Amino acid sequence: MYTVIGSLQTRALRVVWMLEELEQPYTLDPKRPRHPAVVALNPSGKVPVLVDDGTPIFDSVAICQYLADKHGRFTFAAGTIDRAHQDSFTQFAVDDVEGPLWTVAKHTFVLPEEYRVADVKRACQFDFDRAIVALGSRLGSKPYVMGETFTVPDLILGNCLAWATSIKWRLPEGNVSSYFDRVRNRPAFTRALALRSAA
Ligand SMILES: N[C@@H](CCC(=O)N[C@@H](CS)C(=O)NCC(=O)O)C(=O)O
Repeated sequence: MYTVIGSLQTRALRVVWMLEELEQPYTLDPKRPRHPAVVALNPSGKVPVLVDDGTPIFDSVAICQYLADKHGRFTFAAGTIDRAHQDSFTQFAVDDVEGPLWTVAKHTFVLPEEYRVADVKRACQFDFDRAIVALGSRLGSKPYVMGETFTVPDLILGNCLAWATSIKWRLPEGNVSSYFDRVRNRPAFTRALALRSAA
């Protein structure tokens, strides 16, 4: 049995999405970041944390990839060229797509007010837009980044694109928008969002 620690307003949502994809049972413990119980598991105080049989694992991408590997779904095997390409997409999702979003969040509500720089948001949006052009080009006409198979980077990208639209960043018409529709309409994501709405 897994326990997911972290409110569904955070990146805990993507861990729940993965568990829903895998149809694995779990319990939710919607603690806020930096709660003493979180710090006891993850010294940075960040969520999500997944507790698997008493062992904490943190960092949402590591958690999602661990779950995919463990259950043998939504991933190519380690040590293959396909896995190298898949991991490249995951890294791209984290650096190029999530990076600007997280920087905006930090300068909106995470950092102490005296450290927030309002103008950084414009630069982040520019950076994000460039990443989306690159995504469109890497995606081409494939349904998912690795082709026919939904894999970990699709989940991370889908979560980031939903995050972007929630702060009113627009996606261009075309293959990235249809990709986003395809990913966000997966039943497992719909279930994860319903849990967030009910929380
Ligand atoms: N790389 C980590 C980042 C985790 C993270 O920064 N989580 C946010 C919530 S989405 C958090 O706990 N922030 C608290 C803080 O930075 O003080 C992951 O993907 O899990």
